[in-house]
Amino acid sequence: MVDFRTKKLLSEKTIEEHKYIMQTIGFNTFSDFFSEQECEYFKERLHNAVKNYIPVGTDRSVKDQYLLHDLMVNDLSFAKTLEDARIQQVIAPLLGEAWVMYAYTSSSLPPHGNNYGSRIHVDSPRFIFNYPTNVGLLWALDDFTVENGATKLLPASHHSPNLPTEEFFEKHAKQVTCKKGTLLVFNARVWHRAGNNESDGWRHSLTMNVCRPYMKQRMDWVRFIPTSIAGQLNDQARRIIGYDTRLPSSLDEFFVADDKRLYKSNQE
Ligand SMILES: O=C(O)CCC(=O)C(=O)O
Repeated sequence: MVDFRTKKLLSEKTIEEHKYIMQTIGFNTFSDFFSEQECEYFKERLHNAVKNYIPVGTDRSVKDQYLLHDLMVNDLSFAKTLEDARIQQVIAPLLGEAWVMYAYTSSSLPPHGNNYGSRIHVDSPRFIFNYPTNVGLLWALDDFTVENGATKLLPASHHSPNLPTEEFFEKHAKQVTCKKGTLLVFNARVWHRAGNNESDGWRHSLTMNVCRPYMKQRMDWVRFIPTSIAGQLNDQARRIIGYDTRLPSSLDEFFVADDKRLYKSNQE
């Protein structure tokens, strides 16, 4: 099991630059976020999960066969990635200290194929100028190359609500080629797509979409992730899952001492 609590923190200068890059360009990368061994460790687990995936029968569950939604529901090691203090450093300046997880997914491209993320899209339906509500994180578990379908993002496009044409996107997008272990962080309103994998191998990554703490999450993660997994996580990881933003379901749960509140104060 990887222990993310021991990772060296990012410098203040790196975070200051990150804030400016996110505000202007809308996406940024951090190399060596995972070591080679960590990439191999997660890749093996992810590859097995993709192989064992059985769609539940709807069209969307077939489309999402390479974008798995329940990795940390079945495997503690994925949930442990939420303990990494560097993700707090990277996200808190954008969404506030109490941000939570909207979705935790993977994005795998099969050899000579693509996935549902290969259409031009944004990861948040709401456009509020100069106020990010959602941010995407993508951990590259393989080298991302032009050949294997590295992610393409349209710089600064979070400043416009409009879907660019295919031609405009392909002319102006930047394809983020990078080494395995790199973390890509992007404003969820940046128009982007996974590339096409023209290689003979898989291109694997883990992804997370995070949001402001007062927003609804995609899943009721507190109920979906078994307590046998959530119970082994630190406070940061539990907060990201949603343990500090639960709703009381009775007056008994509402009228409690501050330290027992299900919905903690200051969720701004
Ligand atoms: O896999 C990729 O390159 C892009 C993933 C993506 O589109 C997403 O996470 O929304």
